[in-house]
Amino acid sequence: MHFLSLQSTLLLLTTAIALPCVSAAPQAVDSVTSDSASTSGGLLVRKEWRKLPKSDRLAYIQAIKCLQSKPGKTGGAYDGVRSRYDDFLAMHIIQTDFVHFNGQFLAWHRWLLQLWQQDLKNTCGFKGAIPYWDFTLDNTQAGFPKSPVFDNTYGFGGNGEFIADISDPVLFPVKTPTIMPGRTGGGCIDKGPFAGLVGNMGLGLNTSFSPNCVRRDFDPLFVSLTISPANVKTMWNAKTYDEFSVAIQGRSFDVAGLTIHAGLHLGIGGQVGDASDMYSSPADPLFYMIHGALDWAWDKWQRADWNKRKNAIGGPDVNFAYPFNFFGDIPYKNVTLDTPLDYPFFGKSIKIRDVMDTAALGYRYE
Ligand SMILES: *[C@@H]1O[C@H](CO)[C@@H](O)[C@H](O)[C@H]1NC(C)=O
Ligand SMILES: *[C@@H]1O[C@H](CO)[C@@H](O)[C@H](O)[C@H]1NC(C)=O
Ligand SMILES: [Cu+2]
Repeated sequence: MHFLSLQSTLLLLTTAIALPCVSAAPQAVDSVTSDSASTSGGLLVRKEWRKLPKSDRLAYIQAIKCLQSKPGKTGGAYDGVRSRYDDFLAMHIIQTDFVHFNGQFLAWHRWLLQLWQQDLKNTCGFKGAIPYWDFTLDNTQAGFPKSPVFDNTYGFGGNGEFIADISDPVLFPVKTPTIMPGRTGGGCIDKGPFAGLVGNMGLGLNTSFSPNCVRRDFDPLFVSLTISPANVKTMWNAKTYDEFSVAIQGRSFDVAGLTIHAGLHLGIGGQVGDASDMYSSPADPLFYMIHGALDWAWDKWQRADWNKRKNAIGGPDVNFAYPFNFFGDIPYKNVTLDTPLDYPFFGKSIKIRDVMDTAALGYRYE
């Protein structure tokens, strides 16, 4: 990964500027659905995975597989796109350096999930709301791999086979920079609905066609250390948005400083799995469970003191600036409600203020 490569950032800027954007105003998800169980007061209700009826879990997984079977709509802009699913992967790869370890992080991903939910409906007829994941139910070393989220029938499948030696640079071209304390996998997804899944781009900042099996490398010890009861408590007890954002995104890049967001990504992706890659993690459909989990947490935190938190935002406008200055201080400004969020090929830019209220976007969490 090129976390700090100025060269890749410059290259990315040039690319982003050159991309024509399809224009479409941000809009609330159409809340009219025939599935009455998933709406309430006109809002789509996002439910926790294990509270969803099994038929709804299967319907969500089938809708994702449907997206993987439909043609992309980004008009050949990215060499690696082979499906509508890949359009989302390419957009995340291209936008990564602008939307992580900064103030845009939660807001950008909130709207990404909206686009995802809309597309599951428009392209694949998915009825209802996307689910979320209450990670506080699965944050122990013994419990994590047994989460219903990883069920082979009513879930996304689990860990890859354990591969002790991950030194082969061809098989494992990219490794997450954090030294993982207890990796247990490394193999390709070989069970469940996504067995044999191929990622068409990545790993890393690259949208060229490079088909590779999607790997999982669970690290349940890491999950227990980073999504610890203490870190969960710090998150819920955060007084300001900045405190909350640090509680989610972390205080450094080592195990001691990493928290919820990394806990989920690296807990699944370990040292060599796709979920650990900052750029191409959406190659693994669990990406959308991870970010559903974080969006649920943000909304829950906001609603615990709504008047104060409905407009609470902060953090640097560039990645890895204070308080995420893990690699040294760099110039930044704090984001505001007017800071733009970009989704090339998925509609025009929106502003952070457009996504502060889930109800205004047409959904709520149960
Ligand atoms: C991007 O991926 C392609 C295909 O794997 C590879 O040939 C190319 O060298 C990569 N580009 C960079 C900048 O790493
Ligand atoms: C950004 O906001 C934080 C928290 O309020 C503050 O400590 C910091 O000085 C601000 N930075 C800038 C560049 O304004
Ligand atoms: Cu992301």
